Amino acid sequence: MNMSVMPSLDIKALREQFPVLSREVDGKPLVYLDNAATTQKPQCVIDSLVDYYSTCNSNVHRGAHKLADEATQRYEGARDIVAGFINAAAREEVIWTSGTTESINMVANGLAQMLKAGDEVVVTEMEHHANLVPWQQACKRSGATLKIAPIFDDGSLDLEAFKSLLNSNTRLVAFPHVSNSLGTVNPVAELTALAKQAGALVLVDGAQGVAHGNVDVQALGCDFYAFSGHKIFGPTGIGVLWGRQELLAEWPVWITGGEMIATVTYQDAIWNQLPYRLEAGTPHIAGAIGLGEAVRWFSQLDMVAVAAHEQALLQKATELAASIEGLKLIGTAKHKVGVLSFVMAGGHPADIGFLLDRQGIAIRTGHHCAEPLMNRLGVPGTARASFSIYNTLEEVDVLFEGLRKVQMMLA
Ligand code: 7TS
Repeated sequence: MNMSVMPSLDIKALREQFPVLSREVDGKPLVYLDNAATTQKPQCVIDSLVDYYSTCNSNVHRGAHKLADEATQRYEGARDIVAGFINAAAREEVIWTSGTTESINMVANGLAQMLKAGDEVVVTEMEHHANLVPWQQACKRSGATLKIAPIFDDGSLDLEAFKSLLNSNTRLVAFPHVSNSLGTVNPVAELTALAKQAGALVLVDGAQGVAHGNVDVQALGCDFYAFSGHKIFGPTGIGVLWGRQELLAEWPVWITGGEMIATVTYQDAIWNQLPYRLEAGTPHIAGAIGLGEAVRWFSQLDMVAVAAHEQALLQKATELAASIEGLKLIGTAKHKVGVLSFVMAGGHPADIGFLLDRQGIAIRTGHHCAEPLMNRLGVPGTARASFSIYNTLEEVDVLFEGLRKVQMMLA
């Protein structure tokens, strides 16, 4: 590639594909900066849901009729799309779940059955509750010990401290690909390699990782990668647990019932093959189809341009943040995605959120489901603007004009 030519996205054309972005909020154009909570959906994803329900709604894997065949094809086709997108070694490695939270719980629940006193699980100080509480519970149930790898004040992981926590008792290491509250991008391959040297399994919480570029699970080297459809332009209620086939094939089943069995007697049952052994009950068929469409749509974009655009948004926002007196950024790691968390003198984050909302600007405020992290950083919570590919540099200006107004209102 000729590096002097900056890759670009046609943001205007991109925005036109997202119907909600053209709405107003109390007479003001919507400025949607809450993408770390959930991303908006392009028309093609919305259409894929409507089309499924309008033309072939049926239960899957019960191919007695045409509709069931069509539904199954679309549903399993979506699994192929996702498997290709994350470079899974096999489609059987893609397990549909309701989202990141359920994916992590599935692994933690299985692990709890294997852990014993003396075993250790390592997570980091920057976890979302979804990648902390399930491990706490697994350790409590089994008598294992949970260890917390510290971060530096800028929100990056202390690598030396992380290393020092790993030993022959470490059974599993879990960390986020990207922190939802700080935007920190973790060196996943490096952390994974260190954990592997200690003989531990590795789970990556990819909730905030998937929508920022290419994820290649084989290159990352981890054992499990969990993510949610709704953070990558897909529907809510659907997500993925990717895991290495040999692990998933033996992983303790968690939810039992229909679909996940091969044969059943009144006394016992034999489990089905992957991926079905970990997918009990009627799945979220429309959700999987919608997620497949979202991934197909997203993968068509130039990922270099996607990353460059996000960095441009982050850079501009970071520069403008320095011009606001009393504003302190929370999370200034070198490697970040487009997440701008901050506190402002004289304004509680909830008030900032409320007053920005009056101007049509949607951000999130609070502890971002990372209460221990907020305590570690000594803040009650933050105001968080999080950017996506459809946000514009003009919207960053609007955010900061809005913040100046907020400051005047609070003065
Ligand atoms: N892990 C991380 C890093 C997250 O950001 C989230 C959701 C989850 C796990 C849980 O995902 P779920 O889809 O199962 O709920 N994060 C956020 C957020 O930052 N604001 O709202 C939800």
